[in-house]
Amino acid sequence: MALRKNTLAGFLLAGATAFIASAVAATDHIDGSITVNSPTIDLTDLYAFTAGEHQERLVVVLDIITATQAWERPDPSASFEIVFGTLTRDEGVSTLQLLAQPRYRLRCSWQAQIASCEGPNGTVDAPLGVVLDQAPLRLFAGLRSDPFVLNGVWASELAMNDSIPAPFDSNIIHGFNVYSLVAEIDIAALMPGLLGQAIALGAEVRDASGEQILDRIGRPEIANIALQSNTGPDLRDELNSFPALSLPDPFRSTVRTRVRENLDRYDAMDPTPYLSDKDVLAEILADDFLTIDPALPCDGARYFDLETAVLEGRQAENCGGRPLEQDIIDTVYGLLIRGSAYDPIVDGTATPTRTASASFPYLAAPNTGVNATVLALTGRGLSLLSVPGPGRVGVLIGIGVSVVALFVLLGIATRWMWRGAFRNRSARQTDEF
Ligand SMILES: [Ca+2]
Ligand SMILES: [Ca+2]
Ligand SMILES: [Ca+2]
Repeated sequence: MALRKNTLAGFLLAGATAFIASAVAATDHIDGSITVNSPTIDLTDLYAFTAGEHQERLVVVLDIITATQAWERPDPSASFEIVFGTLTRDEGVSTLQLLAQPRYRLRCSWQAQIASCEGPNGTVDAPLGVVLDQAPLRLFAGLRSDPFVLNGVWASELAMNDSIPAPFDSNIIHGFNVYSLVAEIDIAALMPGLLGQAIALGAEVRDASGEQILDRIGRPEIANIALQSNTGPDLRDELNSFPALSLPDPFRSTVRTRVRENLDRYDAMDPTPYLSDKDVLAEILADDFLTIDPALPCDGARYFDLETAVLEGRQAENCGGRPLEQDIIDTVYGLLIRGSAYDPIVDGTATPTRTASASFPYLAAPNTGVNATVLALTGRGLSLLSVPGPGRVGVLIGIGVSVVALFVLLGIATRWMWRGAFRNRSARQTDEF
């Protein structure tokens, strides 16, 4: 299928297809009815990398709100929390044990003009859109261009047909903005318990009471792709109700079983031999957190470096994490379909709306103008279509009313033109007499 990149028609087709599939697959964007109906608590992406080759400086990016509208802020009553844990080293054996122990927390709330973040050294207030540089924590909170890239039509076709579509260039995220929380941390000074450790990272959103978890995030595409099913129940809202870094049984067992079933399903899409033990891979993915080992070289590091070493029974050579510029969808499908994050499946699109910067806060400035507003409104409408409920009904009623209004206007215009033509003809006939 040939689609012109970034056209509204392509965007609408992507949304319509995604609607039919009842799954818009995008990292952690709009992952279930709760985040669709409360978009201001929707975590969309989590990234982790080191600041250049500064192994002592860990950067974590938490993005919030799919297709942010100009008037929105992350929910001011909610607490947006990044959780830092350590992974167990399995001495005597060459690999890590991928069991996370929570150690630190960066707990942020968003107000009209500031984001207030409480870490191990106390609370700092970051004015929105301004870099706050207070060693040992450099912090940015504000609107940015969404760095994520997704060929939504391609992903929906794959999900519906259980086969790999031919690649083509179409980025459904084009023009979207997100709110970003970017934290650059001096590990030794702020979180010394992480020094020399392999680190596990996740994030969660808690309501005003602090008791209820509204969304969580760890590895990319666990909710929307690894757990996606055309026949089984939607597990995403329940997944999003648990704290970051671990899942309690029996739900963890449910997640592992769904992932394991899906690995067979994805494997069947490609005839090449599977490159991992599916039982071990399902076990790893059931614990949904990012991993990074800043003591290892980060030049050339990619998502799933540490996990790949575990799967291959060897020492990790790169630090892992999730770099901003990695085309993560291709990696995720390579991991699920071929059993290797190093053997990507190409969907045909790899270029974000704006290129990330090499310097803090790394994410590009937000998109502005009428085009960005229209894309954001359209994106939000499509997200409401992606799950059943009053939002979908409202959008469908809106579309129906718009279509009826269009036909009424066309009818009025047609009658007006016919009347005009009739009057002209009568006038001509009168003149002839
Ligand atoms: Ca989410
Ligand atoms: Ca989530
Ligand atoms: Ca891609």
